[in-house]
Amino acid sequence: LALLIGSFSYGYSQQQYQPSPENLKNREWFEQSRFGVFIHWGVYSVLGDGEWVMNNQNISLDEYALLPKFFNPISFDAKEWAKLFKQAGAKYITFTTRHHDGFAMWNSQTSDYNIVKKSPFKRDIVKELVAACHAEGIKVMFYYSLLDWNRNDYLPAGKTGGGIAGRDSTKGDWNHYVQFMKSQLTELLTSYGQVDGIWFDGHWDKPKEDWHFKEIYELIHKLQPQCLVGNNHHLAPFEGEDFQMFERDLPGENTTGFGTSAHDVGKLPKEVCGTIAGSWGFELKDRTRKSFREVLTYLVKAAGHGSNLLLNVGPMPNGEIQDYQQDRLKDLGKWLAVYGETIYGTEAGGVPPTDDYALTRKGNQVYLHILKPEKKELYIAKLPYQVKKVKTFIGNKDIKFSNKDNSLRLDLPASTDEADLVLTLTIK
Ligand code: JFZ
Repeated sequence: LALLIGSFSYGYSQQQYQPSPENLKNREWFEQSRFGVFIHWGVYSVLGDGEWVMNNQNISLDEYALLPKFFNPISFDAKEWAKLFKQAGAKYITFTTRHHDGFAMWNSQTSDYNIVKKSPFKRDIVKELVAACHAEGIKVMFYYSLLDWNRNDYLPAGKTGGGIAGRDSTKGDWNHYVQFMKSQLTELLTSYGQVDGIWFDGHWDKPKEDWHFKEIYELIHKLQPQCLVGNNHHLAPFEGEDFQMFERDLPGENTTGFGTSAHDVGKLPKEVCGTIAGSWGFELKDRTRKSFREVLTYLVKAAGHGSNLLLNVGPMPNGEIQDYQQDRLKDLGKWLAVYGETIYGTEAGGVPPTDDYALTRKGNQVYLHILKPEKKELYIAKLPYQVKKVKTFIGNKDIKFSNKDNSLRLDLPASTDEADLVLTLTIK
């Protein structure tokens, strides 16, 4: 069936992408993981004004070239980060190996514009992070920006200081740039052991055809067949992609207004991504600090949609992750240590989440997450199954319910101290 749907949505191309057995297996792993940590960290972090600072502050190429000299994260300890992510209950991380500024956070042989050549730190951050995460059993994906504000072969070429529109559209060498990306991706996929995903971003800067996605995706799958390809284009998945992303959104909700993902929720494994702070990269004046309840609700709703949550931290230029961001991760970890069974390895629970509840499912067990603990009763219409029994997940206490015409009505126990009340439904 999936193949049939695939051929309709992708059109009848001659060589249809056939995911390898390793790839299909890794998709299964991905779907069961449900929670990963996103990391936006680069030389832009030094300025404390987000990862778009070069564009937003109209910084010229020459000016921006000074930034790597200040990037000396003396407190960076990959092992500590990996321990934190493990403690958070994350199953994978996605790290910005290179954001739109084009600066490589690894020892790139393809371009000198990298951490080892240009910063006083001189250490291969990607290498350290991958090794530390793998030692903790955490898989690693690489965020890779397609768009590049720095290179002269990019077309329109190099950033001249007048915003993106100010780039010189008469210069550039597009084929050379595509070749460059392929070389960098080859490095990333051959120098750091197993890479479980490439997370592309920046697609909007060029027409879809210009990116040579087919070629690039084939290269990735050839080098590491299990590597999952995703692309933050906010459209229905392109041929060759292995999972679908919903940036700052939930599948089907399209609250950002980007792209058409509201209407194009496909069959591939899903991932939503969002921040703990207000921005992705470190922003000194960022006063948005999402509460534990907010991030937990995001995780639970994502799972209720059958999707992973990739929750972002924006480490500081010294290599530390701010305390409040660490706290959110640790609190999620504490919660997952108790309720993990209701999240990991589950599928969507049959009815999409609302602001009041989210449902996840494992076989004939359905987990009902009450998102408003002050509620006294709950009504859910049109469940695609019969409910036989309702119990509290903690304490296993019976809950009174009625189940007529596949509509469930139940009395909720008085609110508890738990951040989230979970009931277990046994279904038929
Ligand atoms: C992108 C980046 O620009 C941003 O810095 C961050 O890395 C985030 C995770 O991804 O943001 C986007 C991506 C796509 C669109 C808009 C913002 N889009 O499709 O309009």
